[in-house]
Amino acid sequence: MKQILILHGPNLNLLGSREPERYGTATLDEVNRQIAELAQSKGVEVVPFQSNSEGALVERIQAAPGRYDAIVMNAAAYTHTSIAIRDALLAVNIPAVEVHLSNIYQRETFRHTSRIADVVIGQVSGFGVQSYLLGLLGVLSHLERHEPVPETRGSRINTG
Ligand code: CA2
Repeated sequence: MKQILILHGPNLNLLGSREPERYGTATLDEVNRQIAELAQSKGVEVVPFQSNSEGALVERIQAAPGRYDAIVMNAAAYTHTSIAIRDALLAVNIPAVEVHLSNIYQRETFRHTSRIADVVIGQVSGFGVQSYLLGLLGVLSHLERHEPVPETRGSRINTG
């Protein structure tokens, strides 16, 4: 079964408790539940992890090869600042999708820059909790299209 790592960056543990007009009313547990439900319906497993620490997120990314097939990440504020997270994503070479609850391009100009946008396979921004779900669907579709073709044995037709 495919394993997908879901990474939530700093302050996302506060979801549901503050700024509901911007980030919605769902708590992080509820967000994770919705992601897990979709994952189950698609026959894949998701493992969520939230941290306020850049280093902890980097360590999870570094530990991903061999354990996870893909990453869906809301790097939150680190999106706009973290060369360390960018370098970690580049180093592991696992398909990743960047997601944001809000539309970062409708907000302050410092949020218009993502340090990871060009090293992920795609970005989903502005759909609230749906951004995670769309990100998961996107990465699963990518995995299906990039599945290594199993070697065919004994099927070669000898034309003489
Ligand atoms: O829209 C997003 O998902 C963001 O990644 C959220 C980050 C922000 O820095 C990015 O520019 C866009 C902030 C996450 C903070 O989450 C909170 C949740 C509830 C209450 C306060 C903060």
